[in-house]
Amino acid sequence: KPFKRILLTGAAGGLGKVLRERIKPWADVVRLSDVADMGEAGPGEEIVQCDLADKEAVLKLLEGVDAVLHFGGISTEKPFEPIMQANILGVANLYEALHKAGTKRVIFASSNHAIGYHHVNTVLDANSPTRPDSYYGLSKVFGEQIARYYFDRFGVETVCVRIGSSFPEPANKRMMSTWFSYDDLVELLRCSLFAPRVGHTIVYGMSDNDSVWWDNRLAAHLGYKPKDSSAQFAHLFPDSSEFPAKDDVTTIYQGGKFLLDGPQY
Ligand code: NAI
Ligand code: 15L
Repeated sequence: KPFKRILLTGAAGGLGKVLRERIKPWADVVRLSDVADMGEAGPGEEIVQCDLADKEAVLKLLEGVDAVLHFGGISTEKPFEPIMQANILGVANLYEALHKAGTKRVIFASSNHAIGYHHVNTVLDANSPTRPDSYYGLSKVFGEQIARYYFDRFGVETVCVRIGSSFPEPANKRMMSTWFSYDDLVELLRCSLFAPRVGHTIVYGMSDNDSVWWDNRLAAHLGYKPKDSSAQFAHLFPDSSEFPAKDDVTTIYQGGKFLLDGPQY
């Protein structure tokens, strides 16, 4: 198999459970990690339960790891303190540990909330300024930037995937633009792991949806070609009211509902 050992963090989470099944062909061993219970290790699996904020544990976690899929951490808005522990200290521990372990490539589950304060009529690419919409979004900006620093300083390559909405199907009209099918997610991860050189790449994690806010041409070197489209779910949202609605911030800004959470420092 192409890799000896891949580490998947966040393995007990929504996407982690999907990926656990799908990434097996890529490595002899998949090391699964989360702070939550992950059940028993299956064939070709190793299980390491630990908190990303625990530096010593993370140093051990990275031993012998060739590539990392970093999906662990808090995935919605929370007060700063827990975000800081899991997502900021957590990603800093991860990069220091993977550098020490000689890991060469990382795929970081960033988020559209790193750019959530852009208007839905603005088309963004990898060079657009970040505009976080939450402490959560800020922590993703930190993750993208520590990835850049470790690339510039040490040559550790990272693909930062600004995931839109990766769920079985879109849950509202906004997600018609941001939807990212599980099959397309797996395909983008495959492209990101196997592309010969990725440096520090930012790519938007979305399917081939009809109405999109993001342009991935600057990430063309990954060779990612989405196969799914949210169009198949258009019948779920027949409401033809104006979008964005002038008086509803959840439709005006790309971050959607995250715009309703005030800072809860
Ligand atoms: P999730 O919340 O279901 O999974 C995250 C996992 O991380 C959980 O199992 C949790 O126990 C673990 N975790 C939290 N704090 C931890 C810590 N301190 N140490 C170790 N593990 C910890 O979220 P989901 O949907 O699976 O997302 C996975 C990743 O993708 C997250 O980083 C999220 O921010 C990102 N993402 C997901 C999107 C989606 O549409 N599902 C959209 C954008 C980003
Ligand atoms: C995210 O970053 C969250 O992890 C996920 O739960 C969704 O809210 C998603 O963004 C989204 O914007 O739809």
